[in-house]
Parts: sequence; C-alpha cells; structure tokens
Amino acid sequence: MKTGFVNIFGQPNAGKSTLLNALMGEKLAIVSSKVQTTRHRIKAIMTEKDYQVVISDTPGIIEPRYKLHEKMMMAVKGALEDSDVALLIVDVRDKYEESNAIFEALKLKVPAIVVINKIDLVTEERIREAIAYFESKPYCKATIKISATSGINIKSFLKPILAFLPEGEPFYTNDDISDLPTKFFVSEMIREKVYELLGDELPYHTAVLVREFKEKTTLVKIVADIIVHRETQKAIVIGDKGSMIKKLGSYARKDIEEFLQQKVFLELFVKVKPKWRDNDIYLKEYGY
Ligand SMILES: Nc1nc2c(ncn2[C@@H]2O[C@H](COP(=O)(O)OP(=O)(O)OP(=O)(O)O)[C@@H](O)[C@H]2O)c(=O)[nH]1
Ligand SMILES: [Mg+2]
Repeated sequence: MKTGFVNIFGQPNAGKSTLLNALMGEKLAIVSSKVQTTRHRIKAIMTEKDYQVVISDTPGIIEPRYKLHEKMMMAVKGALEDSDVALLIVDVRDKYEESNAIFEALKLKVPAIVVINKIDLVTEERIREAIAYFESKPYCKATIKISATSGINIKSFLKPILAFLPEGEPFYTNDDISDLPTKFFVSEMIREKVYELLGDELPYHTAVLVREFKEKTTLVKIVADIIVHRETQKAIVIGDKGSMIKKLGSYARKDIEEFLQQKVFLELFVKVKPKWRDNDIYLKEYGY
C-alpha cells in the first residue's frame, strides 16, 4: 500500500488546522481566527484499504521571539525532516511573495504541493493568478485549490498526493487516528476557547495544563489550570463574578464531551506564572 508522511506548512492563519480537520472529518486540531493558534505538530492517521497517510498539522512559520516560539519552530523542523511530501498552504488573499519567501527558505528536499486555500473568498481571476505564480516555482510539483471550510476539493484531495508516496507497510493499526494522548486534545480544546472568547494578547500569554483526568463510572472528571503571565490577566480570565471562566468552562466542556463521547465534569483554575513562555521548566511542564 501507499504510505508515508504528508506534512502541512504555511504562514500563521493560512488554514493548516482547518485543512487537517476537513481531511479527517473530525476535529483534531484547534482553529481560530487569530494567528499562532497551533503550537505543536499534530499527527493524524488516515487509513484506507490501499493507503495509510500520516498527515501533520504544524505551527505557522514565524520569526521566534520567545522560547515558546523556538519550540514551535522545532516542531516545524521535525515535520520538515520526515516529510515524504510537503503541502505548502497559502491563504489566497495573502501576498504571494511572502509565502514564497517562506517556502524557499524551507529548502525542501521532498516534492511540494502548493495548496491554494480560502478560494471561497476571492474571484476566479485571483485564484488563476495564484496558481500561475506558484506553478512557476521550482519547488512546486503541483497545485490544488481548495476551501477547507466549504469542503471544496477536499474529497478528491489525497488522490494526486498518493502518487508521490512510496509503497510500504502501515505504521499504525486501523483505528488509531493520532499518536497524541487524550489529555493533549482536552487541553487544546480549553485553549481554543481562550482564543475564541478573550481578545488581543491574552491567548498568546496563555497555556493550559490538565492536572487531573479521572474516568469514573458515569463521567470523566477533569481538572485543568489556565496559566497566564500576570495578575491582571488572571482577573480577565476569571471575569466579573467569575462569568468568563464559567463561560470558558461550559464551552470547553461541550467540545470535550463530544470528543470523548462521555459526560464530563470540568473544573478550571487560573494560575499566574510570570514569563512562562521563556522558562524551560514551565514550557516542559506545559507540554512544549
Ligand atoms: N473563508 C474561509 N476561511 C477559512 C478557510 N480555511 C480556514 N479558514 C479560517 O481561517 C482561520 C485560520 O484557520 P486555522 O486553521 O486556525 O489556520 P492555521 O493555519 O492552522 O493557523 P495557525 O495555527 O495560527 O498557524 C480560521 O478562522 C478559519 O476558519 C477557508 O477555506 N475559507
Ligand atoms: Mg493551526
């Protein structure tokens, strides 16, 4: 069977995580309208009769400003090193030159397919322009135009990619869909709600740590800390009379229940850890 690693790279917000989820038909990677949502490499496994593709979402490529950013770019580097095929995703509204500069800097040793995303938002002419631009680049073996949110060209997406993959034995058993633990997905779902409900800088100063995950007979009990830099941020996350943390908890709980297919009791705490983004010990503790 065809098997190998297909890894998604691109600028922040290009739609990498949305594409991964659309391909899986399941929400594995969190998504937000803010940049730098994804911080880890997220592997998803697609197994069919004639192929097993391990597809990875990665953090958007940026110039690191904190140790956290450095860890994020290490995740990109790891994915670069074991790609059989690289999917270079572009928000069709972005400046092509900026994406191109990033793609060239990757110095890819494997075939790349440029994925023109968000075609639901622009004219046919703009899409043709983008395709012509990237098809002239030496790293680009093919282009695919999609809308990850509207599902345009998602069903047929993998077919042209399989041609670039080697024959081999599957790495994972049939029912594995990821190599990451449940706790990871739970903490990400909580983090997503921080991106959704809290503005500006706050999401970038936030980490989530699942401290307790206990399966009881009728429900799963989860205790998690939302980590921020400053007391003022803690007050914002808690909100007036606890209104914000309550909202965060109830939104996150709904998603976690759907993911686990089980009732969940979720307890959230807010903790202040100054400069955790530049502290190796905290970064490690929070899974980076
Ligand atoms: N209209 C439209 N919006 C899209 C499409 N794909 C993604 N988006 C939106 O673009 C935003 C960013 O999507 P993500 O999937 O989080 O982007 P990402 O590349 O993973 O971003 P980082 O993790 O920050 O690097 C979200 O608001 C998505 O809903 C698309 O095809 N059409
Ligand atoms: Mg993402």
